[in-house]
Amino acid sequence: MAPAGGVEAGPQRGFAALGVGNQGITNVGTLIVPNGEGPAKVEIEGNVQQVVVPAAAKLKELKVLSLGADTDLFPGIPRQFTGAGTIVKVTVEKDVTDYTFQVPGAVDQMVVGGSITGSELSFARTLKLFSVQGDVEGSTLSFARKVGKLTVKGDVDGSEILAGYNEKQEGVNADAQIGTINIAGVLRASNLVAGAGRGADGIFGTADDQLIGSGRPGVIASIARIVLGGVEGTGATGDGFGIVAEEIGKLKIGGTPVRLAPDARNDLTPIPLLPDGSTDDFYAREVVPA
Ligand SMILES: [Ca+2]
Ligand SMILES: [Ca+2]
Repeated sequence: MAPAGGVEAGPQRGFAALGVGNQGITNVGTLIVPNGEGPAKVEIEGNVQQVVVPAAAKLKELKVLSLGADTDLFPGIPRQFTGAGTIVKVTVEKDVTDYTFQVPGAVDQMVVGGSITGSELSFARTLKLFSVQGDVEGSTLSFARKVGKLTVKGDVDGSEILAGYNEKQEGVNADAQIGTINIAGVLRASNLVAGAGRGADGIFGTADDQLIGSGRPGVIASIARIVLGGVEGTGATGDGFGIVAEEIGKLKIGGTPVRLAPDARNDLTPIPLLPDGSTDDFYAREVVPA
């Protein structure tokens, strides 16, 4: 189905891409990365709606202006990034909007120049870096294995950052780890988790949270260092939010360190990050195996 405006060849030789000119840039409905080594870097100066990465694809960098831009340029084409191939670095210059990003293959680094909104991003392999210049809003970031460094320059609002979880947001790995989380803005009504389950109450940061039921003994599901500009709950009753792992190394909020006992599995009484007894429930807690 050709979009209005006519079909153009993809901007890169060897790429099956359906493009339509718009304001001097080329937007792409479906970008299919070719198999094999291909060019080292592919750059799309427009918005991309769907990306398919075949298992045999191996690309050093994919750079696009945005993924799933607000304007629905290509009706009927899903706003999704799928495939089992390798892309060493994914760069999105602007925003990721209402998007599903599922990569069973390897992505070492993902860098977003704008904000991530209303999206679900999941990574099956270890990431070195996940970086967002803007905000993360109403989104889920799930990492099945490890993340070296996760940085958000803006706020994280109404979102989940879950290490040890798959694309269905099921807990799958009790050995998941995040090295550093740095959120310059406010962590608002959101969860930061490594290898922990939310328990029967469905809320992270409470006494029934447990380690996900799998994993090698001796491997600790940890978040080594967390630096947050601030923390806010919702003020509503019946909800709650948490920073939860088998071990939370260092935690600093608004420049003030939160006191945690050294080592894993010992901060089992939820530590209030906001005035205790208020409805702005936000706690840090470590977990033990079920
Ligand atoms: Ca709970
Ligand atoms: Ca501890």
